Amino acid sequence: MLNLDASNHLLVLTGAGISAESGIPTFRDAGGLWEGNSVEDVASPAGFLRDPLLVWRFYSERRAAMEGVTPNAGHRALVDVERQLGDRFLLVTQNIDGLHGAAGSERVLELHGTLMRSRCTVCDRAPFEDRTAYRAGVAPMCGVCRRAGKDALLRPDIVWFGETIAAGALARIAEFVDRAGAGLRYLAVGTSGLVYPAAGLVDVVRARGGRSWLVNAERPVNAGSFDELALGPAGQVLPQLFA
Ligand code: BV8
Repeated sequence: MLNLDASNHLLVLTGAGISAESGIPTFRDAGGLWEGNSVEDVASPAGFLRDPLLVWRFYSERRAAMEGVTPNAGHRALVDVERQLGDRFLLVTQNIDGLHGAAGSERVLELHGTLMRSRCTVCDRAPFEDRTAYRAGVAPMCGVCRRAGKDALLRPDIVWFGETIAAGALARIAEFVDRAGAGLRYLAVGTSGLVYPAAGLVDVVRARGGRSWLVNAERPVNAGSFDELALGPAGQVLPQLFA
């Protein structure tokens, strides 16, 4: 059980596992997203430079696959906790599927960007909402650049491997952890604990003496870093954890 009182702040990290029960394949489970796609080829700047069409096909398939996908009980359990804790709650997600926002979460940091947004690789126009699943063979170009007579590829507004996380997001996490002090509680849900800096958050919490929980379908590599481990599907475990 995760009992919280007025002295506690709760920092939550979610990964692909919390969206599994909504029907979205995770990255590393059998049949996952990376199957058949080498990470280097589809989620890195070098891969995009080498073959932008392949990368756009990968992300376009994921945009199309979001049709009719809805949040599940795991997402909704986190909305309820946020409503109780207010500014003593912060949700950091590695997911780009937008399901936390769709469920009603407001205090959400999308550490790795978001699937339904694109940005230009050249001009400084702001990233913009883009739900288009681009047809194979057509890599989208920037309309602003075209009007200026230039050719510029659009890219998904996502953090790829080898790219830095938005500084503002990391600063917001650090500010929350500092404000929490010894009352900090940490919950990680549905993540294999392989990707940094997200996977390192549990170590930041431990260094401050905060207590940590992990809700996951199986024991991930960094399970030993957590004080408590609740194995099982997030959609069933989370509502019980906060009951
Ligand atoms: C960076 C793109 C500076 C969007 C992704 C140390 C410090 C800093 C960086 C590094 C470092 N060491 C290495 C690095 C480089 C790299 C990294 O971490 N590499 C790893 C592979 C070793 N990190 C970076 O490049 C980051 N950039 O720090 O910049 C820098 C740069 C270079 C060198 C040094 C410093 C950028 C990382 C962002 C990469 N972008 N995705 C997209 O396409 O989605 S990461 C990708 O993996 C997704 O975002 C995904 O969210 C993320 C993590 O995967 P998970 O969410 O954990 O999903 P997974 O399938 O792995 O696991 C699901 C889990 O759920 C499983 O355990 C399963 O059992 C469980 N589960 C399944 N069903 C359920 C369930 N649990 C509960 N209920 C269920 N029903």
